[in-house]
Amino acid sequence: MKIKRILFIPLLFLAVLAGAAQERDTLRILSIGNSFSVDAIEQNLHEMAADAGYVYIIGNMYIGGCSLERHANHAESGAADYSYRKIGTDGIRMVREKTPLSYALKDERWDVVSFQQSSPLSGISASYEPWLGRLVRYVKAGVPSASRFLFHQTWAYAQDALNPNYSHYGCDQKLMYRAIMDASKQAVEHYGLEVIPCGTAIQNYRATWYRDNVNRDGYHLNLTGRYIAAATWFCTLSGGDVRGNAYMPLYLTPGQVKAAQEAAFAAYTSPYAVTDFGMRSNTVNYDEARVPKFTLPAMMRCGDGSPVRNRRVWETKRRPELYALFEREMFGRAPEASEKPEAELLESAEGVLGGLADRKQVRLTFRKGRAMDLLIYTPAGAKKPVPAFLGINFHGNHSICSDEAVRMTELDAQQRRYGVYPGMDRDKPESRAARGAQASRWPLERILAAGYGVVTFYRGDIDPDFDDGFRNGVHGIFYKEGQHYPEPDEWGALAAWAWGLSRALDYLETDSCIDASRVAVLGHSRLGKAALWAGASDSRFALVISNDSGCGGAALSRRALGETVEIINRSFPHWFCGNFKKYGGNEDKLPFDQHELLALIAPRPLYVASASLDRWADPKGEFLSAVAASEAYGLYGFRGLKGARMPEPGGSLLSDRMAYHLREGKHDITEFDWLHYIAFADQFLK
Ligand code: GTR
Repeated sequence: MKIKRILFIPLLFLAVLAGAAQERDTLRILSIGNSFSVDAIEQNLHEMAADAGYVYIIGNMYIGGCSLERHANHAESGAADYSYRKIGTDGIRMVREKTPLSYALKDERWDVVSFQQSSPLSGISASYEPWLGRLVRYVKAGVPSASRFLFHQTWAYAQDALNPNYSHYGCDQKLMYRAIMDASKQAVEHYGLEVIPCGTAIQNYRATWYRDNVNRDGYHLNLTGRYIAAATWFCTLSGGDVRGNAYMPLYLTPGQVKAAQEAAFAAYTSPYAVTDFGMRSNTVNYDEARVPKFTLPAMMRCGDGSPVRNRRVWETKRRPELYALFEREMFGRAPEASEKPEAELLESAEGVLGGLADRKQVRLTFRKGRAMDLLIYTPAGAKKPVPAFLGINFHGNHSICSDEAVRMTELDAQQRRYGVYPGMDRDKPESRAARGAQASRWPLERILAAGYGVVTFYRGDIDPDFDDGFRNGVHGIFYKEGQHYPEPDEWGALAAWAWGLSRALDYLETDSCIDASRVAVLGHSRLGKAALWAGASDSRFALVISNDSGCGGAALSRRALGETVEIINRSFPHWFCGNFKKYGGNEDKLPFDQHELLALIAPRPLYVASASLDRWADPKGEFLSAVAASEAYGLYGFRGLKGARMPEPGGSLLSDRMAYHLREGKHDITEFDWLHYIAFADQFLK
């Protein structure tokens, strides 16, 4: 008995000490907010704190769009209108619907409580009162444990936001930002609150070379924005520095994380003004002398170090190994090819295009009603199945020629508005997508006269080309139960487009007009990247053509000339899979380079083309990549472009199974390009 007591007392003492340590490092935070607090604190913050050795319990009293007025009224009336969300010590979020504020106030011994205005009113000082005062009073009386009261300063909308409330600020981001600064400063000073300067952190980030890319719908935050906001909360809550915090969310590059942490910390030190912390310009290198020294990964050596001496080792070991790496680290895994869409003939006609062609328009409908429309031209009256070129179009089927009978493709909303992607062609969004506007890229008469069919579909049918968190494309129809976002090794937009190309080929296998065993897949630029991946992942494509595909396509990443992995991940976060983000500014760590992507196509005929003025796509990097890929062709006894010298502008190289040309001119696909492709295809598909 005595012994027991002796043991028990120190144990109890230790337990109390441990409890105290846990208490000290645990911070209980309650936000009285709306969707903007969801953006700011329901992701990243708990993890960021954990990395710094803190445990945060995070409560969020959420009502969509809730203003201070509504919060104050709800507080006083006891309305059970909130969705009460709480992230516990384990990082798991629980949700309790129909909850009154009084419940949440009592649910934990909160250390910190935050308030915020709804975003439309955030810069209108008069809208704060008397509500903020009443709310603060109510909360202070109800939460005796809290010693810190914060004001969550929200952010201005994206400059091009389409939000009716934006007109309060003349649809001008800077005006909105200034207004939020004035109103938040006044509120903070009046009530002795601490500010969480998310508005400024977001604005700081927008002033970097990453620009205004923090929103997902013009006002809510995208993954980057949410990270910035959480980092700002972290600085305020911990009274410290988030820079160097090692928690790294998916889908952000190391460069973005650095800019986000700097932006948050700068806002913490200067909450009401934008700070320049030296990331405003990004220098693109076009200077050959400044290309980093690099060694290409050894293509003919397996992961275990054994050499690839012959075709058998290549096909059974090295190629699958490389393919898996590209799939996991760059493009992402697409769903199994078991999808059997329904094919519906929408329209067909003979002797069109001045008697040159027969036309067919076919709709493929996938699960959940998602559909893609194929436009198919074949040489008029062809007696036998013909070989064909299959490629995705940028701006809708109707844009590739002036044939009035081609159905107007319904463009996705973003493209209707901006043309190609946000930031381009704002004044003339329709012009690129007008009927026939892209005809110069599809010289149908030439192609048909040469005896080939042409098959195309619109990229947005498979996945609209902008970063919306993969909600609007084909990705969503394959999510597993409860899944809302592709896993880090699952497909981005490029892999989805490549998948679409394969589904088009599935259809062509059933269409007697086209010989599916003689289909060349091609694409320009981003669609050239997709064509290369389609060629790599689907060996049914008999020939592959990359037109100015550049970074992420044919060009070697390690040269980092023109567009780089960092830049492409920033500008087009949706193109590649999540894992690819970690190679931004980190090309040396890539377990492959793009010559190995080209090599995956061997021994099938491959054409890589560049344009002399297309420095952004690094023509030399595309050429060197094709030369390096020739080793794989060598295993089959083909010379490829081994030992070739880069041609002068206007010159072309046509070798054993591989071809390259450097067209004179800018980034585009022209008749010059097509004439070469046709001549190349004539060798293999006729
Ligand atoms: C550019 C992008 C390139 C290329 C191009 C295009 O802005 O940086 O990688 O794909 O767009 O598709 O036209």
